[in-house]
Amino acid sequence: MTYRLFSWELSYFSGKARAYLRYKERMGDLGEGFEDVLATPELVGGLLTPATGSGAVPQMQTGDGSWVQDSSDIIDFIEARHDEAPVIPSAAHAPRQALACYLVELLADEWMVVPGFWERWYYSLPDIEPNHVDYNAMQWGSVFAAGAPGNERLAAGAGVFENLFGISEARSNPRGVYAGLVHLGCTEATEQAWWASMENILGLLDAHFGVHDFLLGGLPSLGDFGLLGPLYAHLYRDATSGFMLRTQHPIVSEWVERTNGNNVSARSYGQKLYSLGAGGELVARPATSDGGQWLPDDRVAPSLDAVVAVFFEEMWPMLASTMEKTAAFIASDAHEPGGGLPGKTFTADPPWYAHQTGDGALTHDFEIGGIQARRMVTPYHVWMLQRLARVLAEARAGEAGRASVTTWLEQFPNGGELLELDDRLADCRVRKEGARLFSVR
Ligand SMILES: N[C@@H](CCC(=O)N[C@@H](CS)C(=O)NCC(=O)O)C(=O)O
Repeated sequence: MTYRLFSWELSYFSGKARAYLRYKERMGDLGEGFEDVLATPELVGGLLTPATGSGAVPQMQTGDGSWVQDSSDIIDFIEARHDEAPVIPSAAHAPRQALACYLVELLADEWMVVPGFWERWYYSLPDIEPNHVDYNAMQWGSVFAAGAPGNERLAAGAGVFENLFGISEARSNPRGVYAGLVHLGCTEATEQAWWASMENILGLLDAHFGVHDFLLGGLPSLGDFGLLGPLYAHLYRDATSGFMLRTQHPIVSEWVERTNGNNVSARSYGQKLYSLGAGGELVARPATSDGGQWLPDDRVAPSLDAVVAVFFEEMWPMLASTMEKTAAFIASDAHEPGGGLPGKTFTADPPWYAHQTGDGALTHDFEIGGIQARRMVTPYHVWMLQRLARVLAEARAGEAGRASVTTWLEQFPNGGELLELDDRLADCRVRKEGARLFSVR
């Protein structure tokens, strides 16, 4: 059975799913493997959207023709069926490591997305130097005019930027991706604070990957694949940030190549490393740190704790408010019990546009770098938190796990609040069908 991943090279969440599938394939834990298919507009319109109600990528088709939409669902689906090289430690046996994976995934997917999204489009604006608009147009053209000659692909990308995103007047009349940045609370007032948040995380990752090849030690995990969302297609590939990443953060840059799994010189988990024995014979040794294994005894390195601390300091207050705002919206006259909710990450979802913009019922205050701002409420965050709550319950099922997790979480500012996750989720539960979110009656 061969899986088919429908993806774009330029896409945040495609990078996460693709690197994960490559890892499973390389470890011999993906059955007959997977085929990476460019999600052209023809396939998105004719195949993906009719199947799942969403044109978002990545999406995966399984051997029996069924569909899995969402990078997290793709990973959960494959992990449940291929378990020889797991990427998530068992919550029962390594509860701190398991939780660390999910927390970093959520930080990477839904918080770092803001500065990741911003750098691509800011350095594409007219009059900003350095500028990568042509590079960006080329990568978009390779999706919109796939198979056409290079000059036509470049023109197609530039056309999309002007026609759909109004790039020449993006600051005064934001449309498309530029409107999305405003919906996410990334404006001229906050954009430098968002970038400072990313720079801080990059510094923490430099320190961590300076010692360990992956988040949990010598093998990748869910958290590593999550981090590839912001760090591969955006910060590593985009020209302006890519130069910065490679020149100022060579350690993180090498981790990107290693985790993406297409560059064997980056101490890849797939590369063989030999020493010469006394008799000149080849003696194998692990090619990655920590003996090529996750750290023993459920150990989370202090340098990884420092990244988890960013989750609690910066993102958690916004998530706590998201649960309250979503609960209030579900209880309001604007919503039918069991009815649909917005499901998008990058922009307001069109049917709920008025609610998710301005001072609508699905907007809220948040803080970044000491600046107060407003952004849309993203009910998809509730779905991610429900997934986390299941892991938390499993991690805390036994007495030892409960004690270990409580001590670990309580060391973070606000960390103890995660222990109340079930109560906080009680009035805002959602269910996901394909890409569509609904409240639970
Ligand atoms: N939560 C989803 C997010 C997917 C997503 O937003 N994908 C972007 C590209 S990275 C996209 O296709 N956006 C276009 C759309 O939403 O129609 C996931 O993890 O896969």
